[in-house]
Amino acid sequence: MTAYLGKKRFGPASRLVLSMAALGLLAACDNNAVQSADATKAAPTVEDAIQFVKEAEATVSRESEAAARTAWVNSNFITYDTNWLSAKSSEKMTTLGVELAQKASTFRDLDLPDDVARKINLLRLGLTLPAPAGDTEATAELAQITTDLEASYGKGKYCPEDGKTVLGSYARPDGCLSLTELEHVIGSSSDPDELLEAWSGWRTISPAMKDKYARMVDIANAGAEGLGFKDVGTMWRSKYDMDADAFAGDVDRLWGEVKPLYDALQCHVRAKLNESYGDEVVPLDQAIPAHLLGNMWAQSWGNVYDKVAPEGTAPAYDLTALLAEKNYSELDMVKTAEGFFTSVGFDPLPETFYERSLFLKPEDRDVVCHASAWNLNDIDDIRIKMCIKVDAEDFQTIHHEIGHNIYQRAYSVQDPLFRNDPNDGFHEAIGDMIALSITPDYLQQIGLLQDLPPAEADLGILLRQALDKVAFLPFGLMVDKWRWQVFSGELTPDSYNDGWWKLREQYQGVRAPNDRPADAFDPGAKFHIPGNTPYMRYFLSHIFQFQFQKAACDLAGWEGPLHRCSIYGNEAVGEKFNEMLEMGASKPWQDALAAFTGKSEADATAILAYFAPLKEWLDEQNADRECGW
Ligand code: X8Z
Ligand code: ZN
Repeated sequence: MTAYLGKKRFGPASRLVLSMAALGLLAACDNNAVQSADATKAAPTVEDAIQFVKEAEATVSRESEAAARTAWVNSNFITYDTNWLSAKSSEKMTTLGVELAQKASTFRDLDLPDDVARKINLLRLGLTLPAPAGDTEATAELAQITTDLEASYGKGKYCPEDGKTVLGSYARPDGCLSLTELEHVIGSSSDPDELLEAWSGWRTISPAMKDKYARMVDIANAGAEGLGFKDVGTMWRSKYDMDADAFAGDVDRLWGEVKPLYDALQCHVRAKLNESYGDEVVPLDQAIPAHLLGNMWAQSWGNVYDKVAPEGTAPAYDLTALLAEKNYSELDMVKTAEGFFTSVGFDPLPETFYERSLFLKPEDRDVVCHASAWNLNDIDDIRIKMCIKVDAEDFQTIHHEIGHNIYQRAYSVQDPLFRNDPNDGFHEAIGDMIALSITPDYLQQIGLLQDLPPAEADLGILLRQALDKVAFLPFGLMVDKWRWQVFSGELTPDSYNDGWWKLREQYQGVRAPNDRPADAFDPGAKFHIPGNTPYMRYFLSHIFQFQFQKAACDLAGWEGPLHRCSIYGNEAVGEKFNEMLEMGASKPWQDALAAFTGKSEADATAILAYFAPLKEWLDEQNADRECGW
């Protein structure tokens, strides 16, 4: 949801959840009336701005709660009626968001107190997808499209034609496969035919999204222009307390710093997959086919660990197996993650978290299964919504989601407009940073692991971690590179799909495993595209989480290798971390970062230090290989 709606949810949602009806100062005015009234008014004063912000905060608080609850119900029960309600609510909130953004812009040239100026700017940038001011038809259409897109992803299923499938044994009773079944195939099968069908099958859900998506881009671009931005992409890049172009330059700089590490990993993984699948399937001079990397989007590769693991060293532990051995339930996983946060001094999650969260995939209805964390009242009605599987990946994701909740609750001490992150990469980094402390020592402490692996097993553990964290980096970068090109018009509906694969190949060294059909819209098969959740946040988070972890471990006085540091039980670190969390969006992100790490720049040094021993090993492995694609 929107920035200033306190990000009711993280993961899904990006629509602004604000409602207009009760807008104190603007109430009862339609947009044109507001504009013409403004034109005849005297120039706005500082007092006007202060009053406007006060009333806007009251309105946002009031309206966003109903919108958040509507969105929650819609995501938990996707039906015709909840879609209808959700679209109405989204329309209302977009209207309000545009009104507030427009009005906020009129105060920009005043010499305002810092906090007021910051709130004015947050109001101006609050919407993810603005509609053109005063255009009620376009606003309604935009709301309908975004609701439909997210619902069609949530309901998406692959239904093979009769007799034409190698996936019959994985199908549901109705013969179809949902993302859950298809991800299971991609994550566990080594049969290229099964993998290819699961990969292509999931992408049958998205061609129908393409026209709607293109229309959505047009409407939102018109909205962004009306607010003074070149296009929606520029608006998104303007949310980082720096010039939009400088932000784009900064992410390229960060990518340049980590690229040698990624390239080394890609080269090793391709070579090992070539050993498994042969030259036909994995030629050594081309990008890796996307269906072989253990993940539906080839965004993190932990599931192919066994195929690429170091030979001749002690094996790393297998967390999925440990969870199964100890008979962990979904709820046990959540409680264990909560236990990490309380061990560093955070309050336990409220009872209502357990009463109101969704942990299990319901069999009898459509839900948005993509994991998310919500704060329904912007205070402490925090919850997660996830279709948990008992495995290592979801153990990590539970920490990720609870990290969102802990952050949301921490910054609830702020004024409503500051109940947010100062940089969306922070929100995505909190739980991930905590999960970096899931070390063998920690697992032994909580009784999941019996015997500590010997030091030589570190290499495998680091490789396993890199398959998730390092492999993710170029994917985290390219998703919004694609959207930036879409919003700028550099890509048009005709070139959406080719443009997507061009970026996939350029940054990830990953390619489509087959010729894509003419109507393919493969970006639509990734949740955040139909869900309209900006994605650069995840790239940033994969840099920040290591910066946070390095600072935390320095604070803890840790002197060993960074990958072995766990801050479990360290309340002093928790307290300092909480100070940054409590700042919310009240200060530029550079200040919040400096408050915890002492540095005010995003910096790849920590992730490179974390993986330094692995990089050395990868370089040795790759010495006689021809890397690149
Ligand atoms: O969407 C998510 C979270 C919710 S914010 C589960 N993630 C990205 C993804 O799944 O694509 C976490 C990692 C990247
Ligand atoms: Zn998240």
